[in-house]
This record gives sequence, C-alpha cells and structure tokens, in this order.
Amino acid sequence: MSETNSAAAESAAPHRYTAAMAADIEARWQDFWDAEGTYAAPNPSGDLAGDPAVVARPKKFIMDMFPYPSGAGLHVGHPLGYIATDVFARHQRMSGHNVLHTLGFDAFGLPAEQYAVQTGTHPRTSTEANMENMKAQLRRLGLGHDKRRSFATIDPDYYKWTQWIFVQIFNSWYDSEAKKARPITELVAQFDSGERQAPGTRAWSELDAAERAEVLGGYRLAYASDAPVNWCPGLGTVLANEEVTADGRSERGNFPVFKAKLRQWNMRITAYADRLLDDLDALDWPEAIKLQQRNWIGRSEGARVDFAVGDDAITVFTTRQDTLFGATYMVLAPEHELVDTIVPAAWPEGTHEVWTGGHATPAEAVAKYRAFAASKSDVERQADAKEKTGVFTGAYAVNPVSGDQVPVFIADYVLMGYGTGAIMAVPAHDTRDFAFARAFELPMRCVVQPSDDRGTDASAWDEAFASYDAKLVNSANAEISLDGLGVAEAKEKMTEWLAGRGIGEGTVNFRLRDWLFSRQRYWGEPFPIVYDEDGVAHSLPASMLPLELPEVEDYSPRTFDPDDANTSPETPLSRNEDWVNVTLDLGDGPKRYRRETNTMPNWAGSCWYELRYLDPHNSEKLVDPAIEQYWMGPREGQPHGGVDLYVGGAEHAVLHLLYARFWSKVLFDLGHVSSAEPFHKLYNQGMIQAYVYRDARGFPVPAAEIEERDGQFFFEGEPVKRELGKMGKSLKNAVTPDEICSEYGADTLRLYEMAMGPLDVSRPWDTRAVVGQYRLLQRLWRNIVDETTGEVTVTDAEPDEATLRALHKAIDGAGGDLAEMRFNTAIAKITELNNHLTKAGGALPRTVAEPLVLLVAPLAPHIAEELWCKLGHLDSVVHQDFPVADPAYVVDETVTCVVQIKGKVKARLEIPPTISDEELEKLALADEAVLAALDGAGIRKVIVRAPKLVNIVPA
Ligand code: ANZ
Repeated sequence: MSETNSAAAESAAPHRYTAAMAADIEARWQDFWDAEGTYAAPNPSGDLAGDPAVVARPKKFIMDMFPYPSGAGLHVGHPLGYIATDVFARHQRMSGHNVLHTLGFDAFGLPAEQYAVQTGTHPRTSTEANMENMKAQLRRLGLGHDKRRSFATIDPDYYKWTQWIFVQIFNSWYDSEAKKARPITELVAQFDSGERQAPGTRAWSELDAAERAEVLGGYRLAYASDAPVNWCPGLGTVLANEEVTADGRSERGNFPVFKAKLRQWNMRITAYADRLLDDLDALDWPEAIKLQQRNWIGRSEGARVDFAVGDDAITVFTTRQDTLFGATYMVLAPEHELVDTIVPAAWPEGTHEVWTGGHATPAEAVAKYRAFAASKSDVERQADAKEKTGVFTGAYAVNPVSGDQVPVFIADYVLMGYGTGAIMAVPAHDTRDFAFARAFELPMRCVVQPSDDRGTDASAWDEAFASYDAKLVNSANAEISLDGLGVAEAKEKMTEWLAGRGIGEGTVNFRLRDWLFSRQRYWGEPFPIVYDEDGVAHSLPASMLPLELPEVEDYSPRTFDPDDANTSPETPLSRNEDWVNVTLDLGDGPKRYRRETNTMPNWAGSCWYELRYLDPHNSEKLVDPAIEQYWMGPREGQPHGGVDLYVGGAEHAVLHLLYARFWSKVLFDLGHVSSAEPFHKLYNQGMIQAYVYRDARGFPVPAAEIEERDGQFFFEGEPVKRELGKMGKSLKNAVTPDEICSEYGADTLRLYEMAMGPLDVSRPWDTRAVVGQYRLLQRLWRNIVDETTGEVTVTDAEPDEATLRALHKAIDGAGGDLAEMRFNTAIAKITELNNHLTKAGGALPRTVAEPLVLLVAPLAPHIAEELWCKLGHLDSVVHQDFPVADPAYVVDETVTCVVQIKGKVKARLEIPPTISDEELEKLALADEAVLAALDGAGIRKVIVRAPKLVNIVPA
C-alpha cells in the first residue's frame, strides 16, 4: 500500500488498530497498572501482607536472571526471556496462582568502573543513569512486575545483607560428620572443652589470640589465605584464569601475568561438593546444565598412595590404583614442595641424557624448568595434544608393590591444584603418560590385558591401552595378586591392601576449587571485615552494616612496571586512609582497626537476590521466615524448595548457579531459610541471533542500510557478505525494542518474539517479519471493534457449532501450551481461531469475543485490556480467570459408519467425519465383529463410501 493510500484508508477507518493507536493504548494501560498496583503480589505477612484470599491460592515465584544495566541499553535479544516469563506469569495468574514476578538490577560491575577510571564519573552516577534508561525500555514492554519488590545490588539497603551473609559464612565452619555448616562458636566450644583437639602439636589452651585465629581460619567457610593468583602488574590487578591468554598475558592490555601468592579471601565451597552434586538430582533443570555442574564439581573416586623417596614419601592421587604394578616413573608438579627436598647435588650415575635437559645439575634443571612452567596457564599446561615437556629431578622413589626404583620427574602436565600435585605414571594405560614416556624413553609395563591383538609388550605399542573393560595381568607379588581380576575388583583389592599396610587409602577427589572471593577493585561490596593490631580478622556486627563504599579520588588500581613481578596490588579503597583506619568498639572497648580494602566479586550480589524479592524492605532480618517458607519452602515434588521458574541464558550454567546454590545451603544449614536450593526449575532460553554484513575487508557494516537484490546484499553499492551472528553494537546489527515499539507497538513485539520458534531454540531476528503479528492484532481488533465508529460490534446471539469447536479447541490447545511454555504454538492456535472468526464474518457473539480476549491477554496484555474494557468490564483483564475448554467441543465430532457383509449390517464404527477411504477400509477390516462374521473367508472386493458405508464382498 502506498503512503497516500494508507493515509486515505486510515481516515476512512479512524478506529483501526495502528501503531499510533497501540502507542496510546499501551501508555494508558501501563499508567493504569502502575497506579493500581495491578501486579502487586501479596505476602502472607510483613509490610507487603495482602489479601488473605489471594495468599491462600497456590503460589508461583517466577524469576529472570536479572540484567546488568549496561550503557548500551537493550536490544531486541535481551527481553526474550523477560517477555517469556511475563507471558507465563500472566497465564499462571489467570489460572489461580498468587504470582510473584519482579526484576532487579545486578549493578556492580567492571564496565562502570572502567568508565569511571576513564572519565572520573562516579560509577554510581553512570550506573544509575543506565538503570533509568533500561527501566524505561522495559516499562514500554508492559512487563507485569511487582515494582515494590525491585532493587539494585548497589543499594546499601541491599548490600547490607550481602555483607551480613558474608559475616554468617565467615562465622561458620563445616562439620563433616553432621554434613552441615555450624556456627564457629560451637567449634570454639569444642576446642575449649577439649572435645576436639586443635590441629598441630600445641594445645588450644596454649595458643594466643592470633594463633587461635589462624587455627579457626582453617575451618571457617570464608577464610583468608595466601592463594596463588594471576598477578598482572601492568593492570595493577589480579585476573581470573579466563582473563589470561594462552601465552600467559592479560587479555585486556596484553601485559605479562605472573603467578604470585597473595592474601585473599576464599569461600570454602569445596566443603559442599558432595551436597552440590547430590541435590542436583531433585532439581528440574536441563540435563545439559546438570552435566556441566557435575563436570565442574568433578567427583573422582580413587586412592592416595605413598611412594617412599629416601626418608620422605610422595603421596599421589590416582583413579587407577589397580594399575599400580604398571607405575614405572613418577611426576611432580613443578611447584610441588617436595621437589627441593629430593633433588640430589649431582645426577646419579648413568642418567639418560634426555632426562637432564642438557643441564649440569638437577638443581639447575629444576630451576630452569620451573621458570618455564610458571609462564604457562593451567589450560595450556593440560592440553592433551601438546608436546610433553619435563625434567628428571635426579631422585628415585620406590613403587610399593613392584619394589622397582622409579625415576621422579617434574612436568607441567601435572598441576599443583589437583589431587596431591603428584602422580604415579602408568604409561601403558594412560595416554599422557604414554606420550611422556615415549619422549623421555621411559619403560612401560602392561598390566591390563589389551582386548585387541597387540599383545602385552607395551614397548611395541602405538598408543596406551586405556580401557576399563579388561582383566589385570603382570600384577602379583608375594603378598597380593590382581591377575585375572576386572578393573573394579582390582581397585577394591588394591585399596584394601594399601590401607592395611598404612601406605594408602581410598579417597574422593574433586575438581572443584575454593572460590577466590577478593577483587582489587572499587565498584563492589566492601568486606565487613577489620584487622586488629595483630592482623587478626574480625567481622563487623550487624549494627555496623551496611559498610558503605567510601568516596575516593581515583578509581583505578595502582599499576606498576608490567615486567616487575615483585610488586603487589594496591587497591582503590586503600587510598582513603580515613576510611581504612578506624576506631571501633567490637565489644571489648574502642580499639584501632584497619579495614579490608579488597571488594567482593561481581557474583556476590546475585548469590541471594531471590530472597530479597520476597521481603524487599526488611531492615531487621534477611527475610521473614514465614514469607520465605511461603514462596520458597520445600513442597511436594520440590524437596529442597526454591523458585518455581528461573529463566536465563545457558552461559550461566556453572558459576552463578553454583555460587547461589552454595550460599543457599549455608543459609539453610544455619537456619535462616527453609529452602536448601535457590532455583527449583531452570529454563534456558535460546538466543536471538542477527545477520551480520561484512565488507570486503571483513568489517561489519550497518545492517539497517543493506540493500538486497536477487539474493545478493549491497552496502553503498558494494557487495557484502552475510552471516548469522550475535546481535550487538559492535557488529552494527542491533535492533532496539524501542524502534519496534514505535513502529508497531509493544504487543506486536511481544507476539513476534514469542512466535519466532520454541523458546529454548536460537532464532534469527527478521524485522521484516514483525508485521505478520501486527496484522494478527489488527484482525483481532476488527473482529470486535468497528473501525469506522470505534464501537464494539459483539452480539448476544449464540455461536454456531463450528465456531464453538474452533473456540474450545483454541482454549484447550493454547491453555496447555502457555502452561508448558510453548508460546509459539499457543500463538499459532490463537491465530487459527482468529482466522476462523475473520472468515466466518459478521458480528461476534459476546460468548466468543470475551474468551478470545482472555486467550490473548497473557501474550498481548495492552490490547487485551483495551478490548476487555470496551466489552464493558470495569476491572482489569489481568486477574480474570483463564477460560476453560468444554471437552464436548474439544473432542472431534464423530459419525457412525455402517459395515455390511453381503449387504447385511455386521458392525457400526464411530469415526471422524474427515476420514479417508483407505483409513476407513483398514478400520473396518480390523473390526472384531467383521472378522468374526468373515470367519476366515477371503475377500473379493471392498466398496468404501467414507464416512458412511463399507461394503465387503467375501471370496
Ligand atoms: C595413574 C593412572 C593410570 C591414572 C591410568 C589414570 C590412568 P580424574 O579422573 O580427572 O580425577 N592426575 C592426578 N593428579 C593429577 C594432577 N595434579 N595433574 C595431572 N594429572 C593428575 O583424573 C585422575 C587421574 O589423573 C589420576 O589417575 C592421575 O593419573 C592423574 F591408567 O594415576 B592416574
């Protein structure tokens, strides 16, 4: 339609549903919802207590992974999950639930801090501006959030409780017998009474305060320790492994990164490894995510085995203790503390030249190799395909079962942070050991009979035989024989034997590490920790929280000569001396203290935010127990409790979810909450992808300015290449929700995003296709409203049978789909109904128009409110009951078909009227009465007149 034509059409139809009308309708209803508090979810008690009748309904707590308010604002990909949870929440609300749905902001973060470093703008200023912008963008989408419950993690009222939780974690320890966290005071009582011995040689009563603090630090769930970290002097900060490139430089800035030991806060998440693993089973999460969590936790059952080296012993961790007879050498991580002890002054007589790396003494070889290994990241060190490097320490150990002297190497493929940092190498049966043994000409010994025909001379093999499904050989001494046993039995027998001799034991090892919790940054939660003059850490009492971030002049960490490894971080907070040095009364009179000047990592604020939504204004307690129990407590099918639905991207499969689960469990153990899991059901939405157009040099060009001619794409006349990628500013293909709202309205955008495909599948954005959903809404409007007069056209007439069938099928189908989050098929069914009504023509009966509006309401709430209001209702559509299908109209109609044999009626079949001749013939010939009447006789001819008659002529 040309512009003049459409203008003419609009003046002829002033009440047509257009973008302008949508804008008007949407703004009006959004104001109405805000003014009325339409989406307020009542609590059973507290300041948000509300209508007991609503509270008596079943509850649904629905959550999105909350956004970081980035300066770039939202593009159409961001709200996919928010729209989905909104549609679901609306349907649940209309199906009799008390629904809690809101959205906060995860607002501490590096971008605001970097912007502050560059411009001197306080991160709070830029973050709040970004938040305002994002709130306006989100409001336009008509999301039904209980805004009374929204907050940002940077609000001191919120982070007061983040700090408070830190204090709880700091003041507790994990009792591995009770398998739960307990207050540290109970541990102190055990030491005091002598019920428990303090580790080490001295008695608890003999220790001074600093020594006791050191002992307790070994138990606390939050503890400071000298942790090996990636220190980057050029950036002045410690980096996460993910921020370090494969060649040991900072991803940002490309500066050298050094392994350094720094006093850092850690969370003892490893204490919870078993429970974090076990409790996954009862969660309703995608299997792929559970698997990623299991792999991250990485539980391995195996054994520790001691190998004697002179008077010392090297303890290894192995998962294959059955192969102990095949251990022909050992490897220590280069950083292993025993290395210095075992290195002899000179190479032993006859040391193989390849083992020495060409160095004159073992000490020199070890020092050189250590320097080489320190420059590598763990990921790089572990790469399987990589050439194996290492060097002989000059020491030999004794294999405890074969009695052989085995050489001890250091090599970077053994990591200090895993197991014991030492391995027994079984080259015949481990791929990496095999490669190393080949490179260093080390002996191999086959102890597991290969299932192929390669024989048992391992030195002639091309690769290790690493199967579990075979029998042991060559594995006997005077005391123990494993020969002929399967791997599992052999492991068990070997473990028993080792334990009996006191040189080993069965053990479980986890890949999971404690969580490094300190950051040398400004824009994060300050630790509620001060140090006394002896350097002992004390937590602040609740009355001193929140501990607010101080003002500082400069937000950047101090940077150093990039190559100077002998430097250590200086944090932005440490520069505010007045804030750092304080006199406090922590119960034993005023004393001088120094504050901790690191801040918490970004993850902290998102570790417990679900709880704050429940009781957002509570200043006395983390959360009122009755309120927590109501929304989160365990119930049938949800043994650990938790949020009923949590929707977000699969990129948060591990860290965020694991950390949040860990905090939940600590709070549960300490009795602050009744739910031991934060999120019962997890759902990962797919990504909205977008086309990226690249010019001849490979640079992205603005997607909005591409011309398409005969399937070719051009930018400013030049051909460009199209590919599918992420949406975003950097790829010049971002489409904002605001643009689409202006062009069509939020209801159209919502429908389009939900109709694009199944929610968990990624899909390409196509602005040109949005108009399809706009047309649907126009037809819906036209079915109820006269476009010329603006009057409702519905009648009180009874609908015809076909319309009733179409309506109830749509109610049944779309209702089921909405409940199961199949939004695309729900829309398809509503579209089908609307098309039926359009085709049927004429005024709609009210008994059809009203349920139609209710069906649409979760998906396109603004137009639904407007139509509901026009239909004469004074109350919001939001709290109406979702229509219920009449089963009589849902099941297909049937007709009776008569089956005759030689002209006599033998059976009657109830069949759908649309059945094909072939289908009907099959049914008739399979009917029992027909088979009985035929009594085995063959068939000469079947005459079918679907759907009424089948006539069979027997042979
Ligand atoms: C002997 C052996 C024989 C092994 C064999 C494997 C196969 P998962 O399953 O991941 O726990 N290992 C132990 N500590 C290590 C470290 N710090 N760095 C590198 N590798 C280490 O792996 C456990 C196995 O990985 C252990 O079992 C050990 O090698 C190796 F046919 O011991 B095994």
